[in-house]
Amino acid sequence: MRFDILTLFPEMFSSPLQESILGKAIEKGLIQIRTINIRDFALDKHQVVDDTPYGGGQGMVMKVEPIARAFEWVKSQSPSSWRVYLTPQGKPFTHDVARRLTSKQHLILLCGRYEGVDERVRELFIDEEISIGDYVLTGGELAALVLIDAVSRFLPGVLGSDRSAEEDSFINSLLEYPQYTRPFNFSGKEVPEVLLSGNHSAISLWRRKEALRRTAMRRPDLLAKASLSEEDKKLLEGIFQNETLLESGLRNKN
Ligand code: 4HQ
Repeated sequence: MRFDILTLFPEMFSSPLQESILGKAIEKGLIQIRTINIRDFALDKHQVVDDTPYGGGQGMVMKVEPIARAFEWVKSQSPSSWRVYLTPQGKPFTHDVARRLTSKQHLILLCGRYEGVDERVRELFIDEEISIGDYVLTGGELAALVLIDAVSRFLPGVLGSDRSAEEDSFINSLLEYPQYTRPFNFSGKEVPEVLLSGNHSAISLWRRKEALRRTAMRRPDLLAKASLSEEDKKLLEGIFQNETLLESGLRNKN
């Protein structure tokens, strides 16, 4: 899968894409990522890429012509591509959106700065607007990195042969159960005995129950959407007998 990133700050992508799993995915040729500096497509002497908004108001708006030229240049090299603009006004980015985007051979990600792009950029060049969350970033670059990371996890080979992104949480709409590794006792806090028992069905049951508990306490919205078995429902009844939502320390801790 190929990602082209249109940005004013290509340097922001160098280190995050060299490390760890994404770095290896690029080395292996599973993903190809290229940054394109929008400023290179500004033809005037000072390579101006922004201007004051029509109608007044604070800040600057990214001009349409350099972005248009950048899109046309990418298109001349590879005609079929899906063009995404990262913006808080876009549709929320989720597990399902990430998986859907893996069906695209070639994604172009447009990263805005300042107050965003001239509206005609969206009308003429953008197929889909995506938001990574309800907060405001200083630019779309970090959002593009989040998208690339989450989409790449779905591609065959990226996580290694023994794991698939589908197995991870969210696919069954539950949060993950607690994990432990050595030492057994840290600062007086011990690992739950069942995890040392070697009893695999008891361990599975404990993990399912903890995943249900965690989801009920922290994300009841996810629990409402989850498909629960009869056994899950019994486990949940047990959880709610022992602690009501109000008694849960989590509410007070967070
Ligand atoms: N920005 N999800 C403003 C975001 C953002 C988000 C990107 C800041 C676009 C103009 N992008 N620029 N949240 O906050 O995607």
